[in-house]
Amino acid sequence: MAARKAAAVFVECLEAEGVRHVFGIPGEETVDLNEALADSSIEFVPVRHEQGGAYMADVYGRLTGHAGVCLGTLGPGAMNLTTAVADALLDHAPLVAITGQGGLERMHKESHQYIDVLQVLQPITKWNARISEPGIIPEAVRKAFKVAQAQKPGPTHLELPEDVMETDLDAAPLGAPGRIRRPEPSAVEILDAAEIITEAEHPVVLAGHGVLRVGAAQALREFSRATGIQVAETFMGKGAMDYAEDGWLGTVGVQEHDYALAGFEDADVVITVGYDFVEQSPAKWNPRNDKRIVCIDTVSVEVDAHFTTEVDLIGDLSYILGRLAEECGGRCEHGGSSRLNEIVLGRFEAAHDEDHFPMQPPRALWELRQLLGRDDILISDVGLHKLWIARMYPAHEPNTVLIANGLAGMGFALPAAIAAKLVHPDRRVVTVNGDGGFLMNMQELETAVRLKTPIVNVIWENQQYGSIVWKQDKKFGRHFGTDFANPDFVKLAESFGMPAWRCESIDDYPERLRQALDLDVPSLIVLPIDYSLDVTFSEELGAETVVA
Ligand SMILES: Cc1ncc(C[n+]2csc(CCOP(=O)(O)OP(=O)(O)O)c2C)c(N)n1
Repeated sequence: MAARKAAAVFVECLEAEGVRHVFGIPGEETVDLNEALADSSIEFVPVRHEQGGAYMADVYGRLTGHAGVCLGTLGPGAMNLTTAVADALLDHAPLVAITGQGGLERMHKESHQYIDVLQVLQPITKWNARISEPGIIPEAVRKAFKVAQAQKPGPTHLELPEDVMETDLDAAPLGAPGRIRRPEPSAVEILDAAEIITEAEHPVVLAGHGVLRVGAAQALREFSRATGIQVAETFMGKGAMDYAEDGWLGTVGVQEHDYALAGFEDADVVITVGYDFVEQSPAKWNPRNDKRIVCIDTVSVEVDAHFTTEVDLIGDLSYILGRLAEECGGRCEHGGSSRLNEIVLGRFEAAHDEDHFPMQPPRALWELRQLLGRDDILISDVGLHKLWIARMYPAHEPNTVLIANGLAGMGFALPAAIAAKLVHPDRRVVTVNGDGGFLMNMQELETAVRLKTPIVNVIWENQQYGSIVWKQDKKFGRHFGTDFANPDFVKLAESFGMPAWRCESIDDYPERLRQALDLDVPSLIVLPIDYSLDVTFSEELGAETVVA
């Protein structure tokens, strides 16, 4: 094969990995790379802040299982990637971050825009490396994708010094990546677990994001039907079960008391499936450390004093759940309590009769649920609205409610929605944001308009960092440093060239939503919100909130 620039070979390697989009901002040090991208099958998506591009790559990876790719230049561009790269780490999304760099000859000394990006990104990636010489490109790219996509997925990073990328190279991508076959636990381990489960008097399942990551929701539903054992979900596990099914105990984790209301207090055996501690510590549902735990996951899990497992079933989740259904079906007692669901869904269903304006969260979510189909996607930003969505918005299918609950960084929703719409152009995508978080990445409205991604952005406006106000008021009886003024969001959105409305009455909201969902361009709706209704509905659900 003829020698090409190393940058061209690098892009061929990306193509060989199946990359379809690179989200980012070029720099002077990445011009060879961008030139090669221009001649490739890959769409380079210019964004307006590297954080936005990295969130797009993060959610692209989260929804497809194939690493999303983001690009920043050296120094400032690379620094701007960090928050969303950290999000991909804690939320286990496969992502490959690419950063430019100055030439190798100036990395040992103070020089323009030089930051040791490898060291900065090292603790927030699963693996990273500098392309220190062109010949390693095929291996380094293969490794970046392989490590990012391996369980549990996460971000990797490659640094491209400009002098290396402009040299000539005669090389080709490594052969197509082989399929990863997940291991199966031994028959003895399956039978041990089956014995614990069939001996249990009140078994329950706690399902996490891992179920969605490996497409095991169907197997989980079949396990629940075969055994009668009911399932509670974490925020990021939403949709593992269809809420309309009998086996669903609800979404737990807004407050400690959720677990008691879902039947965990009385449970003698807890079966965790794809459960990541980053979302919620096991101490919250196993405070006395007296549960027998069967852990089902793709890799050996983290250690925690409140997570002493009796059997770890490590491997392919669908296979394991299928085998357990065979061994345990028809021989299990039923645990779990419908109390949490009765209260939360009862409140949700009653919301359509509420006529407060500014609107209260249950009605705002109820209207949305009526208008979105079972496969349409709701993306939450981070704040009090996230707790309401986690608590109350019922999901039918996996990956239809996206919540960033690992790093939980504000500003996630808008770039996430752009990526979700690129992955699923046939589904409707709505974001719900606080007025604080929305301004953190609102520059990506321009990207959405340019790409013509018809996403609907709803801002719950209260001129406050709501969840911090709430926490301060509870703890100190007052709040401080949390109030602000907003721009006119409607004019702001219109200046980006997109339709926008402010709801002035209770009936405005469903009408505007309907109108926005029918458009083929992005839009924005401002909904004045009244957060005086406590997300814990104190009397019924009680106790303190544990997740912010
Ligand atoms: C980038 C980032 N900065 C700060 C925080 C801490 N934080 C969590 S929620 C929140 C307030 C969110 O306010 P807003 O976006 O208006 O949403 P609301 O709570 O009012 O629904 C803050 C400051 C965070 N999670 N992420």
